[in-house]
Amino acid sequence: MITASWRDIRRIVRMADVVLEVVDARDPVATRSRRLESIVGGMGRRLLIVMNKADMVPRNIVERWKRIFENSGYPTVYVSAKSRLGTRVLRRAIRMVAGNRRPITVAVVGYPKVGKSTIINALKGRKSAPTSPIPGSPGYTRHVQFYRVGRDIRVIDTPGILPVRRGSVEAAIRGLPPEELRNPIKPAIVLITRALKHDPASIREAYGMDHDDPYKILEEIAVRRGWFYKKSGEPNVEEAARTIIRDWHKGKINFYVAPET
Ligand SMILES: Nc1nc2c(ncn2[C@@H]2O[C@H](COP(=O)(O)OP(=O)(O)O)[C@@H](O)[C@H]2O)c(=O)[nH]1
Ligand SMILES: [Mg+2]
Repeated sequence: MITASWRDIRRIVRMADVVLEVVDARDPVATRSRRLESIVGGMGRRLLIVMNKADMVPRNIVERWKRIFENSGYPTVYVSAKSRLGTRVLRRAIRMVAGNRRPITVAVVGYPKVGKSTIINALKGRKSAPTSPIPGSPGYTRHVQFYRVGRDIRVIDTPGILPVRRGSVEAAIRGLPPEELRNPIKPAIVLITRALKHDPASIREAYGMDHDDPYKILEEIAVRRGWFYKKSGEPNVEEAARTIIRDWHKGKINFYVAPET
């Protein structure tokens, strides 16, 4: 996976009229980027928040998030790109936020694993064909192509992958590939703690165990799967930690964060 730099992100935003900020409906606040939002505003582009994976969250909860974002000035839609639900609403919202400008160029930006590629594919459907590549743009955007995804909408085929601060606890939750994490235990424990806080059943259902100590959970996963460190014979909690993080991205651990009021 190639992560973009902020410079690459600016380049992608500059090519667009409308920027889709893709967030994970299970935790939209942790997966939004204020920095992206201010770049888009600063460059005079339009922002549309797209809460993806809405299939994993009750309807009333995504509706509440939508209202919260819209009350703070951000047009917002929710979709389930994987099941291609919400693409009509998404196209309509894109036209709405674009105002009178036609054709509309759309960029898709967000943290890793929020579903940017799935959204681009859902928009493309079966009919779309690539249009002109943009010649001569350097680096990350060198092979950028536009895809027509409607009469008057074209999407930039290269998603903007927001850079995650390496080593930060948020990194794993925001989707840095687990194998790239130097210390997966800390973020896994944060993730388990969040799961236990928001829906203790999510851990029980995924792993069939009932501890309330995150470290114990890692140990037991390792023991059950027969993962031990060769030298010490202790349970390999690092492997268990990577598994937990991967399972969150894939949706095997199923909890969501509800708005506070
Ligand atoms: N449940 C669910 N999973 C999704 C949805 N969209 C994407 N995913 C899953 O999320 C993971 C990351 O998707 P991907 O499009 O590769 O994310 P990207 O890294 O942002 O391009 C994959 O396992 C997808 O199958 C969705 O609407 N619902
Ligand atoms: Mg992708």
